[in-house]
Amino acid sequence: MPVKRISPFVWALVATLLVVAGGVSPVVVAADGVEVRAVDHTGSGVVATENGRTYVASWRPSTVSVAVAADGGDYEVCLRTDLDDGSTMQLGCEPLGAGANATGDQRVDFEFETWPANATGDRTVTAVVRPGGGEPVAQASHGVTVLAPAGDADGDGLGNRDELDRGTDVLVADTDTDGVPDGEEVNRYETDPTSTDTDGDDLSDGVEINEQGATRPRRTPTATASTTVRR
Ligand SMILES: [Ca+2]
Ligand SMILES: [Ca+2]
Ligand SMILES: [Ca+2]
Repeated sequence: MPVKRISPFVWALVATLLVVAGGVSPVVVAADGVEVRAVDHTGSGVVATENGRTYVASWRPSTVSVAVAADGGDYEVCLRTDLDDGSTMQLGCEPLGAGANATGDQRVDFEFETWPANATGDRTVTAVVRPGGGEPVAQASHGVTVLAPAGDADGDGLGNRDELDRGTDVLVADTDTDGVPDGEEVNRYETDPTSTDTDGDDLSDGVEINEQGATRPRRTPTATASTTVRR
């Protein structure tokens, strides 16, 4: 029975696919049976998670939770973040679980009362696992956007801290979708940015402001009253 030859081109294609497949998860490095399974942000400081990205309010408490699989041994987990100038800021180190006797999945929590003020913006937070004094054996990163209190992530004219205090969406310019941005509702028209109809007259704030020349959306009498003949 003739043996079908496989062309060099096919071998090259297979090799390429293997390389590509092997590069799918470049952030996790496993050695010595140690693997970082997850790096998660939790706590009241987490204000949103969108498209796999976590948004954290720097002035609120948050916790970076690192899940590590290890088969015994003394390890420590260190956390760091990149900074805008390309340098690295160390955020702390914690021992892994119960040391040499610990096996399986363990979690190490790094708790922050507030996030460092000079480390806001789009950050890559990296957890590194080392044996005592040794070289790293595993690491993983996750992307986080840390919001500064005075910043304006959605560019709606209302600061990030003000948004959270008022219950508006820090990532959406027009929280109540009435056609008037949060900042204009609060600072210009003094309407409720979480209500489409602040004065309850069945005309939305957006209609009153945008189509009727800002006719007092806080206290226009009623929809029918708006047709009252005036003199
Ligand atoms: Ca805003
Ligand atoms: Ca907003
Ligand atoms: Ca609005």
